[in-house]
Formats: sequence, structure tokens, C-alpha cells
Amino acid sequence: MKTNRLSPALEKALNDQITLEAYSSQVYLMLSCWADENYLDGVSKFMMKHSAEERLHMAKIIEYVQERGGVVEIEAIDKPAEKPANIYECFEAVYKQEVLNTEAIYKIVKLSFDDQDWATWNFLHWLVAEQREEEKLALELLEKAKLAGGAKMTDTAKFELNKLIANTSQSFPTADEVDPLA
Ligand code: OFO
Repeated sequence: MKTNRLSPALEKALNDQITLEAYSSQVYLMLSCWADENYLDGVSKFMMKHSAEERLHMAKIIEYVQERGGVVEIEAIDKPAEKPANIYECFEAVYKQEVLNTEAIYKIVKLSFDDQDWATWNFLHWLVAEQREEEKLALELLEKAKLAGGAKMTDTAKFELNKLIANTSQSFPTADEVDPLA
């Protein structure tokens, strides 16, 4: 009797997304360490928290694949790209990573629709909502970095931006409500 409720294509796409969420977490980890090296403690903490958020997404998708009788393959994670040259490039990297992730998720949503896999289609809604929030925040931070001087930001502007980011909330209810270990 077949107990895997995911099509092979969807199972593969969800597994790829697990790897991409792990990769996103590594990108944020790299940005957190870069910020720490550059005395930007607020940015560093923000990135560290976001790295954990991406791990939570990864764990949620793992849990879903298992719940549907699918098989999870844990793959190698690529090394993140080079460290940014300045705080503006740091937020450019954040925005790019979020858009990349959103595009990948949209493809899985489409696949679930084409497969008429309504359970997966429904499951993916929280992730779409999450990406919408994350893109919004990433764009806001990028615009603030641009306003503060972009790549040519003064030390005073950097100091103020770092403070502001330290106080930026990033609790996204759709993800924070979910505890995959509960
Ligand atoms: Fe996994 O949420 Fe952003 O990328």
C-alpha cells in the first residue's frame, strides 16, 4: 500500500526547499558574523535571530514531508557568497536572499496546484505569508540603509542605523506560532 501522499516531483521540490531554508540560515549567520567583526552589534543580533527563523522554516517543512509519509533527504549546504563590503551591501544581500526564497516557494505552490495536492497547497500558505512579511522588512531596511548614505554611509549614520536595527522587531506571527518540536 502506498503511504507517501506526495508526488515524486513535489517531494523533491519540498526537499530542495529544506536545503534552501538551511542555506538562507547560513547566509544570515555569515551576515551576523560580518556585522560583529564590524562592531555592528545591533545588526549582528538581528541577523542571528533571523538565521534561527530560517532554521524554524526548515524544520517545519521537514515535519510536513514526514507527516505526509514522504522521505526527507538532508543535502549539503553551499557556502554563502562573499561577505558584504559595507552595511548597504549587507541589506542588499538580505533582500536578494528573501526574493530568491519567495520565487522558489511560488514554484512549489504552483506545483502543488498543478498536482491538485490541496494539503500541500494549504500548508504552503503560511510560508507565502511569511515571505511577504520578510520581503517587506528587508525592503524597509534596505531603504533605510540607502537613506542613511548607502555605500558611503558615515560612521555616525552607521552608529544610528545599528541602534535602530537593534530595536527592530521581527516576530512574524505565522512562523512564531509554530513550534516544530512541540
Ligand atoms: Fe524562510 O523565510 Fe525568509 O527566506
